Amino acid sequence: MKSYWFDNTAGDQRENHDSGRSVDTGYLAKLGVLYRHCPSIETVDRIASERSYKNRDEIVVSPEKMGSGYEDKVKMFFNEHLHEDEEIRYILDGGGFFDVRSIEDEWVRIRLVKGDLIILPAGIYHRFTTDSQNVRRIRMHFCILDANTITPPSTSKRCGCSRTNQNGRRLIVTQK
Ligand code: KMT
Ligand code: NI
Repeated sequence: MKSYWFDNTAGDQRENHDSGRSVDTGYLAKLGVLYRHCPSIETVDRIASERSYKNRDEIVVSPEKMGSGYEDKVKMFFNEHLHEDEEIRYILDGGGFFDVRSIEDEWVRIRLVKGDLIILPAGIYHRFTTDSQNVRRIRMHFCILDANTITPPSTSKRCGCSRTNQNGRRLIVTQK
């Protein structure tokens, strides 16, 4: 795992976009984002059961698995959105980036590789992309543990003043 401020330059989302300014796990924790390196799936299972997770899925993001829809899927994952429940993501193979919004709404880029686990808090705006290795057909395989609710920014209201509560979490009000 490596986390840093996104450089906000144009160019392929799968490049590193490393501004050179790192972000430590203490700051991630302030956003409610928790990181653990888990060499074994048993640790992942234990964390999920301690936190009473009910849903579990696995996804392989690769041109082989996704066929002609691959490029569109990669673009879709990069659309900013939030989930109404906490989410665990565990990388089984390959690598990729989760970008999460900071307290000031800047992007923090989190590079994850095999064995990395992150917990995204409910309501944090984020987006995902594979890294440039995917172009070379190294697959990314990860475990999704969640309740599968996705709310794109256009259908959710952010809280008026600072848009976050004290934990850096979004206050989520879904428009009906
Ligand atoms: C998520 O929550 O895991 C993402 O937004 C990444 C795309 S879902 C495979
Ligand atoms: Ni998501």
